[in-house]
Amino acid sequence: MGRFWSLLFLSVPIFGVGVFVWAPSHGYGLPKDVSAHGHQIDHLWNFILILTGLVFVATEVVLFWFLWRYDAARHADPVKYTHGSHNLEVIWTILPAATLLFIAIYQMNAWADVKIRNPGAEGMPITVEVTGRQFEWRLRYPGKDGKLGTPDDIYHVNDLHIPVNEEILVALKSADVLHDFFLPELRIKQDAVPGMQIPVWFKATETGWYDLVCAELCGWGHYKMKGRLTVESRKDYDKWLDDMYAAQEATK
Ligand SMILES: [Cu+2]
Repeated sequence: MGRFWSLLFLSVPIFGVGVFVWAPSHGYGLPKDVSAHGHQIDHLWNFILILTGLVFVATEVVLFWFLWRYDAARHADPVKYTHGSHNLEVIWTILPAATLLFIAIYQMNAWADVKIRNPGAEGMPITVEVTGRQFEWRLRYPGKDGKLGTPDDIYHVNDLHIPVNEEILVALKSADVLHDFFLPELRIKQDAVPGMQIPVWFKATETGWYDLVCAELCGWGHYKMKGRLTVESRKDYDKWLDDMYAAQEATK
């Protein structure tokens, strides 16, 4: 019976690795990346996935081997206790610490590109202000004068439009609780925090319709807090803005 359990434990890494190999080709992997910086995020994601995957498989195989080798039914010798190994303790403390330190340094440039090198600090105007609210995304575009907070601002909900191949600067806010502005295809995920205006920047490289969802459990209606991102040519984008403005100004 003991050997049955050891085989059961061995099935965990086999199924685990099998699912990871099978999933991406069946639409369960990362969605298609349509952003300028996404390859950096995907590279780190895959790198960490492989690293943790190797540790997972090694741990499971060792677990299996001990279960198999020391099956009580075939191994009648009594257990011997030891006080552990100082050398082993040092090795399995230093190895993970060094690995974590390596990842921390290795990812610094990607982190800086996505979270620190804010183009707004160099004077880039805000493309759109996005405010998370239970349970929708409120959008405010600056209008023709390029400034937010003026009479020609354009208001919209859940339907975010941006031009393709241009740097976009979003001012992210929350009107109530924590939300999370998540554009999976653009590898953008940023918490919206009440009382803060957080800059988010990215560049979309392909036109199309993509998801805009909330990735922070923010209340009973969290599931329906989904919007849509439309990436379009500069011409279509300008026309959309003009149409929105005209509709907003119409008196009837
Ligand atoms: Cu939310």
